[in-house]
Amino acid sequence: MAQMTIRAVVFDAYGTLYDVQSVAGVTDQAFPGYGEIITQIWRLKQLEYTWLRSLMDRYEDFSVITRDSLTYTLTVLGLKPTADIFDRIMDKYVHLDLYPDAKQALTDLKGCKLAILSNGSADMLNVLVHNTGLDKILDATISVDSKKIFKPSPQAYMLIEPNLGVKPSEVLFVSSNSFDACGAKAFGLNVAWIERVTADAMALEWKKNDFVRPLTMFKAMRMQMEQFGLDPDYRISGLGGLATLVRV
Ligand code: 2OP
Repeated sequence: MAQMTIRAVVFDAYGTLYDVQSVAGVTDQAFPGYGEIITQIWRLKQLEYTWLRSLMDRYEDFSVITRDSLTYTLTVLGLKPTADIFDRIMDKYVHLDLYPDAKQALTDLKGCKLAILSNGSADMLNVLVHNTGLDKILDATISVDSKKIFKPSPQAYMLIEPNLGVKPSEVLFVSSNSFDACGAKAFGLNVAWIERVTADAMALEWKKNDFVRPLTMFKAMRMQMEQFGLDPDYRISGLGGLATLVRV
């Protein structure tokens, strides 16, 4: 991409700074042997519910969606949690693991405004950001909740400019969720897609196993670039590559 002046770097939260796969420990502890399948169905359904509720004009915030999609998941698997176990699984959403390269990448970007723009509700995000120490690094944590619609609606990305005072042409939006990268591109932001699973690695994974693991299916459904003709400006393998792009 030609020279660009980037004044703000805005991150997606779940899947980009925070590893949604890190719920697998608690889901497997709750239901031994089911950790992987719970983790994948839960995340697939959670995102699906954001799109379906947006289309139905039946918005509920992301904490409700996260609960409902967990209920869906456990129900289809025939698992019956006690209220205590259900709450313990849910609690992991405010204690998700940061990707190992997240904190250093944010530190390296000092000089730019730094923010999260997420589907998460303000309550969920603020607790998560505080629990993981990012409140000391970020200038803003922006929730789509004020718009009552989820990404990839343009209304969600529209929240960046009034919150940060930075024009879309001077924002680098960072997401590993391909639907989100496309949504941000369609809106007119500069976009870096974190390609954690390359097409080659994906192809290899199909060959490696004689049965399809739920995680492999998830990688195919959510971690490959979409075919919308909305390619990101950058594809990088991890958050560590951002400082070079922005040249802070
Ligand atoms: C987020 O908005 C898309 O779940 C992702 O954080």
